[in-house]
Amino acid sequence: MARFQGLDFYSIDQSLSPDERQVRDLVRDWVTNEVLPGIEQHAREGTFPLHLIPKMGEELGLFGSNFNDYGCAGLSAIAYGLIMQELERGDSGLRSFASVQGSLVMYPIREFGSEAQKERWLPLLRRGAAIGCFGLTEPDHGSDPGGMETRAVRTDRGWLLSGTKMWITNGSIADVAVVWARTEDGIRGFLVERGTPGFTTSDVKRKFSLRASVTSELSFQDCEVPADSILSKTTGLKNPLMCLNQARYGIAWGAIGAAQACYDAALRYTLARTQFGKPLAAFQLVQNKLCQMVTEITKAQLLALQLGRLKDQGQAKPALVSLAKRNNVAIALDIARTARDMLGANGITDEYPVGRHMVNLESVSTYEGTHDIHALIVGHAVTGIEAFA
Ligand code: TGC
Ligand code: FAD
Repeated sequence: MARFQGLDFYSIDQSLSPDERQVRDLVRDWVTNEVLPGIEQHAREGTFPLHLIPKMGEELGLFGSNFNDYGCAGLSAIAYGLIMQELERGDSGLRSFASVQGSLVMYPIREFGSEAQKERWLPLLRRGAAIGCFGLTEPDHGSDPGGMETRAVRTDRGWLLSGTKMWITNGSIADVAVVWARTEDGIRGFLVERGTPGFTTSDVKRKFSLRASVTSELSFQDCEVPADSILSKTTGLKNPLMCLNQARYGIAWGAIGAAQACYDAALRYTLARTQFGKPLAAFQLVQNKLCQMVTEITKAQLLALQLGRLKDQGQAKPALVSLAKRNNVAIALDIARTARDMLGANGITDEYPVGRHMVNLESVSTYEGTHDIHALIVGHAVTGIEAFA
């Protein structure tokens, strides 16, 4: 396949370092050559492309690539973001996998874990030799994780977990689950290994979105984990929310990849398709749609770039991440819907990637804080008034 060029209307490439461009191009070509040829089939069958995991981990070093220890590459926040962008140009499910593995599993182990936990898990997770998942959401507590009902009670040997986590990416394929539970001291994280008695999983079936991704329920019924499974040295909702900042940052970049894939498909299609004796792209209304897409992708790129610069300086405050996640996913979803329209009837088939991105982005808009929850987080930051409850 020809190399994907990407949209760079504002010469943003000039602001990237040679290393950042190199990483971006490496992942871009890998996605073009090894992901795109098979991804529709996986989406059709509702399976995650498991064979890509060692390649993403061992070969390309994409998991936890922004960490600088335990064998990780120590890339800049921008390079990490560009990786997420390219993965999501392939499929949101692929970026989701990498987000969960790096930001929601490696990050909390690295941030809150003991040295023994770090040494055991981080090298395995980095290589993709172990898979992780992150259980925060519950059937009755999504936007409001502070209401969680999963409990952990001390025993002589460790902790007894009981409760249910829902909508958990990678749940049934994970070797280790980062599980957040209420204890008598407050909310704490635990590492629960696959096969622990009392820990079972079942997959969510009949999804129309993120079909090339595993989404599961985790159930804990009198599940006893050893004392050294405890993750968080401190207690509180703040700890899982710190993990979400990392993953939301990646999504702000990833959504640009999905948007670019849809824009690219719409541009090619409208240049090639003739109606009323000329290419669709020659009509003013069509050009207006293309202009709108280019405008919104360019604004999203600039937002992500500045957020990345701030992140590298340790200044990417949660509300800034929220604004970028909210905006970039919303524009990507809008672009996907518009592209679907521009492809006419062909837009409803999986001959083109647009419909798959469009339905994927419905999930991306909901997970990691819904569009409206992020409005409330930004609203809180600018007014000082909490409007969550
Ligand atoms: P609130 O009282 O505001 O905060 C509790 C404590 O946390 C602090 N805090 C944060 N700290 C770090 N980062 C953030 N983003 C933080 N937001 C708040 C806060 O300062 C406070 O600290 P302290 O020291 O005073 O205790 O908490 P709240 O219960 O009122 O809730 C606030 C709210 C609604 C913003 C929050 O709960 C929220 O973000 N809800 C959305 C839930 C969500 O995003 N879930 C995501 C689940 S994981 C997922 O979807 C993975 S998808 C993976 C994939 O496939 O890519
Ligand atoms: P609700 O919280 O019930 O929200 C429903 C609607 O009400 C939304 O429109 C919301 O914006 C609105 N709403 C809620 N509260 C307010 C308010 N205060 N004011 C105004 N409007 C409000 N979770 C994990 O822990 N780990 C994972 O790996 C994971 N992966 C996921 C994968 C997929 C494919 C999906 C779809 C979800 C995943 N989630 C995961 C769960 C995800 O984080 C939640 O779905 C999300 O936080 C929203 O929660 P909810 O679905 O319960 O919706």
